[in-house]
Amino acid sequence: MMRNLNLEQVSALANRFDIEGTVTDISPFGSGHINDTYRVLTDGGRTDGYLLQRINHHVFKDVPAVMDNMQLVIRHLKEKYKQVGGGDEYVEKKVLTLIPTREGAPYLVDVAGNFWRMLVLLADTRSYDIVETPQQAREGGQAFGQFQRLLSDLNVGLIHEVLPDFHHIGKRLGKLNEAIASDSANRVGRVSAELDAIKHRERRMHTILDLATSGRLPVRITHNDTKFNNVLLDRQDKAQCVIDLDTVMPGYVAYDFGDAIRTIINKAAEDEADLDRVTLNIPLFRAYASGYFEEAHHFLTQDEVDSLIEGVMLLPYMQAVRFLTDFLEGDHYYKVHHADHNLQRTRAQLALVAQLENHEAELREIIDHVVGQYRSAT
Ligand code: GN1
Ligand code: MG
Repeated sequence: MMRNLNLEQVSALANRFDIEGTVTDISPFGSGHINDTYRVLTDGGRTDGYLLQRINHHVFKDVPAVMDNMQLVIRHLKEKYKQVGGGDEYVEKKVLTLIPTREGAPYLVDVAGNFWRMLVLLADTRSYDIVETPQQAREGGQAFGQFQRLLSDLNVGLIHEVLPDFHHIGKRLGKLNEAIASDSANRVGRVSAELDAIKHRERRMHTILDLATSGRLPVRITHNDTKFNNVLLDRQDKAQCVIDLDTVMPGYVAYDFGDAIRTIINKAAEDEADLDRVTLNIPLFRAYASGYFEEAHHFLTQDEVDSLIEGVMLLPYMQAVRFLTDFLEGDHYYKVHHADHNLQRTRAQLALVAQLENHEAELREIIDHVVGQYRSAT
């Protein structure tokens, strides 16, 4: 856990970045589980202001590597949007812009050892924790597909693996088993139903790793946190910009597809307490797939297309494993808003896995149908 700072201290930090004018207002912003984000307003030219973020260095142990990845990806994407004729204003809408410190560094470290960075706040945009319309879902699919496509010619060897084995289900289950063995918060006795649900699905969840080990899935630059709220949409619900670049790493496309679907297809929230409300919105799945394949059908191999449904099953399962591990360890990783929050999240994600299993054949058909449409059209 990081110590809380008062707004005056945060405002002093904000003034150390190369902002226009000085800080007039500062307030907490967004719903991330890991970093702390503040909106900063100034009396300078940028009337919509900035975002100041404290990067959680207990999670991201090598912050310089995170910032290196971020700068590299931003530079590459901005170059791509320039090449298609975008002027400065357009490029600034499509790709995040980092504001350096007054000394020209990409981030600063405060006296307590916290890492801070600043970004331009994108005006007239919003993100959705729950998707409302197929148009929004389609735009999200296109945004993440385009993100992968535009990064497909950047050397993956240049990107640091800032959170090693982030989506490695074998390692995640290993961590869960360690948490069970030490039972440090004395909670294992309360979660036998959840552990059973995890145990009996374990085998299938290794499919992507098995395919990868046998060399059938290319390693690409992926986003790795493709929650739908990491796409900003504009007023017309057009995708504008992909955000939260901390976890950009080498990975498999099925992970990004699965994590996006996890947050789009669920009619309820990630932490829904009433499990009967965890049901699927299949038109949104179709719409996301359609937007995604529009961008991605050119470069995906058939093995990758076939692996996407495995990602759809795996990501909510892995999220349940991660929430449950944190619950058993006493809630150190994710911010929690009430007692048992991580357990509630675990249950909601397991309910989602069960729903997805019930509709697997239908989801598979949609993927094949949509990709087939694009492929026959070209
Ligand atoms: C965390 O903080 P946020 O919302 O960007 C987590 C993701 C999880 C997500 C679950 C670095 O993301 O992996 O999918 O919570 N990020 C990290 O909502 O662990
Ligand atoms: Mg994130």
